[in-house]
Amino acid sequence: MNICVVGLGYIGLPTAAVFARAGFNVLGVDVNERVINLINKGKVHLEEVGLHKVVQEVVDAGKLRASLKIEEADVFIIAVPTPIYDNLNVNLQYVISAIKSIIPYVKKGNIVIVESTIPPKTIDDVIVPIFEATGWNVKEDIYLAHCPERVLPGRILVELVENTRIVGGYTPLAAYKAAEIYRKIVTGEVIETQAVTAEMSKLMENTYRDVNIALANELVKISSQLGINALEVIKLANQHPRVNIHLPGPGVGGHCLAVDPYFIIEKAQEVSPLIANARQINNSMPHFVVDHIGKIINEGAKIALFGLAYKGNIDDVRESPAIKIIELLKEKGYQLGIYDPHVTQEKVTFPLVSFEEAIVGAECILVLTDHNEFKSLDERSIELNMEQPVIFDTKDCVNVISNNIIYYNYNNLFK
Ligand code: SAJ
Repeated sequence: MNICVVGLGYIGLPTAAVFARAGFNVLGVDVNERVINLINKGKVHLEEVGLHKVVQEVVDAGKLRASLKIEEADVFIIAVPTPIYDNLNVNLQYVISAIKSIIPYVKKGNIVIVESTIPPKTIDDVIVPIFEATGWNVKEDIYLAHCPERVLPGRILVELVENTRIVGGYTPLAAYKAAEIYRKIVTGEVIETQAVTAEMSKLMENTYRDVNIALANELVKISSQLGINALEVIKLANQHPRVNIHLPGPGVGGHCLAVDPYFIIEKAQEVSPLIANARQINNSMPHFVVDHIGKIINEGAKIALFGLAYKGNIDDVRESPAIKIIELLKEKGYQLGIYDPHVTQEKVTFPLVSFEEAIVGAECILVLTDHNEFKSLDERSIELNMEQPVIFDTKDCVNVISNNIIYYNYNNLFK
């Protein structure tokens, strides 16, 4: 069976590789020629645990090919981004053009699956009309479904296989047909439902997490005012069997939690104040961090900024709170030495430096991402090279042993 995956990013490429590994003939399509060339050589353009190995295997075995051009297939999977603009509105342009680009190659009886995260009712109100405008009777001729991806970056290859999968069909038969495809690669449950229910379930998963993190971040603000150890409070409250407060941080990043809640807000603004407030709280965290920096170092001092990726042990900087924090710190006239052992220079516009270059002459190490490399830092070098040995750890990930290093996290920010 032939599968055509449109979009070879963080979701499309692993999905293509996993289907290819299961024996499908997979064509991966992307608009980026560099990406196509790399994949056809068995290489990858993004960091994800185990991905390079699988891609190399399936390309060598002739099961995965990459191309700039769509070809006929039995199954089409759309995995292109759905960004937002103006901090509220969803840009469906990539999904719409991907659908339009496959239409000339779709045949009666094909399965078309949208994996991209989309606002509620997009399948019904946007995708179906595109097909119908070109003469298709979607209910009769093709099997259209929304099957949202739910994998966690850093664990994508594991979760693609093990997670429960939700398949929302435009018709019950479409849900069944699409679910049967996923049952070939998923060991978890594959649940069939309506397209709109699948759309909303996906959005609520990420929104739940965003709102929960906002609660933790608000607790940090309250605690810093009242002189309470916020991290300890979370740890203790979570001892309760039905409480699971998430962890605070410098803000919420990534292409999912920081984006998906807006898909709901956009559709039902008057009745989603909690979701909108949570977004505002999480978006305010970079300002909170920068305000606290002002309390612990001198004006215009150098800061060693550790971690640009939106979370630990990945190279993805999309919506990373670190980017906003850099902007704010620069506006305030601080000097920056930016260090991230996972992010490569071509991903960002400002210069990245080594650990040593970042800390030399700095008055504070500001930790914004919990990369493994930050868990234990070279304390001798910190003591010797920094102007003052201070660490402000917004991710509570650095293990400090030396008594000469002043360490702040969300437990002792107020002191
Ligand atoms: N974060 C916190 N505190 C926490 C957990 C996370 O501040 O307790 C921050 C992270 O530092 C990061 C952001 O939230 O900046 C998002 O990280 P994440 O690990 O929560 O999630 P993502 O964006 O990498 O992946 C999420 C996952 N969704 C859920 O866990 C409900 C993943 O399963 C989805 O597939 C993915 O979104 C997606 O593509 O939608």
